Amino acid sequence: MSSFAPTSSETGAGSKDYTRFNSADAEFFQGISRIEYKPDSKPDETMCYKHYSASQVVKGRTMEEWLRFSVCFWHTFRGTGADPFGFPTLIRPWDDGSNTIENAKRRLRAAFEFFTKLGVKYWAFHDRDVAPEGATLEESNKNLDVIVDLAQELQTKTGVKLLWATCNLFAHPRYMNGAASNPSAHIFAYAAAQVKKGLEIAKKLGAVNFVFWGGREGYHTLLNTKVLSELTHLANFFKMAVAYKKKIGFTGQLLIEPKPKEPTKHQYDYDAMTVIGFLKHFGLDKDFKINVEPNHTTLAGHSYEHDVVMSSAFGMLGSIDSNTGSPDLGWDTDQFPMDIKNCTLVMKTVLEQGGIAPGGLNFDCKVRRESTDLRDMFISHIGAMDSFARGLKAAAKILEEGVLEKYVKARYSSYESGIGKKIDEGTATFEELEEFIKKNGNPVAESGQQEHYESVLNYYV
Ligand code: XUL
Ligand code: CO
Repeated sequence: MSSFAPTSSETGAGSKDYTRFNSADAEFFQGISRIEYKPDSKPDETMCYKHYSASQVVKGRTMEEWLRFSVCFWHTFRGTGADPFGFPTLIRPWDDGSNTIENAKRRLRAAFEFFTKLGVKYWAFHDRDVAPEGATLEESNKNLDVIVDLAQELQTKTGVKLLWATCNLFAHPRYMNGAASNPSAHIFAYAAAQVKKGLEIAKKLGAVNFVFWGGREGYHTLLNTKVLSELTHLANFFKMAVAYKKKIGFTGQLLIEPKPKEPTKHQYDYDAMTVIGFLKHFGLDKDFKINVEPNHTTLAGHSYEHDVVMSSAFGMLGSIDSNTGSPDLGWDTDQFPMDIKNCTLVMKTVLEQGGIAPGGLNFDCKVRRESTDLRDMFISHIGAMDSFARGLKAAAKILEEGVLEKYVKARYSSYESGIGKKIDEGTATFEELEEFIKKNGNPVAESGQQEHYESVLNYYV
């Protein structure tokens, strides 16, 4: 990519007056006011909510309480649209492309205006998205302190809260062989020092969660890798995070975000069940939950809702990076979720487990490279929020009417009494089961009725 590095005239940077955005009362999204709920709006009116009404009550709680939407800073305010073949296309009028504190402050102010106009109550960021990385750890921490002070001021002013913070332990070249699973103890130590600071700023900003995404915790070849050492170091890293969290009194939920691959060929946090197994093996399952990203779930070869359902079943669903991939592609496209059926299946699980708090639905999504208008930033979030609002309403109806549930209950009814109950409770023996067969003869296999279930679901979506 470096040989294709764009010039400032190609990115549009450097040629405009950015200082007009420096004042505390600068307006970044001129001509766009607070997004309203207009259920009767026309099909092409995409700058309003047709389904998401924050205060509307569904199954005893407001939509806002169930959905807990969050905007992610990295895609929406640091995404440039650059790809391995092309220059940035998303040129924001306040962003001069520089790595300065002044530019970082403008981006942050723009972000809080965006959250407020959209009407979203949470945001999420990586340490290195919000503040420039310095030449040393001390310099990076100093930069963070300046930006975190401004973030605190903007949170107080707007009432927007921090869903989660995380540390970028994958972009800097030092992390090319991993962070907490790095073969170098020196690099492990750097990552630990970075997360120490990350937890401190999360506490300061009142984050309700803290995420670990191990993008480079894994291997490219087993030939040079001691997998058990790396996994043990990763677990020890998490143990230190738990200890430090407790020491400083940070009360946010710690979360691990699974992903099977990309950028690394194999990532240890492959999917929800792999992470749950890892946490239980190393005795960390009481201190962590899972942040499921459906695009990662589909990359792992599962259906969209699989990891949401699996982590919830084990009481480990902590939060959701609600995005989607393109099923016809094999990589992480981080698209806005617009498929009502997928949203319904996710919200069905969220309703069944009684909510997602302190987690939320974080839009780890980016507008397409070709969606270059400032309005596209709004339209994308609005479209996804409306999709989830529809998913919530459909899921609530599915649960209220109980039709699917009735069929599932009947399907497993043989475990409710007799020998089935003993199997379910773990008290049956092989000898008893052999006796049961001798007495009751050959069993009859019953239809799984997949198409029947799919037709029932379609009725609600
Ligand atoms: C990468 C990804 C990350 C994490 C936070 O695929 O999802 O943005 O959510 O590091
Ligand atoms: Co994510």
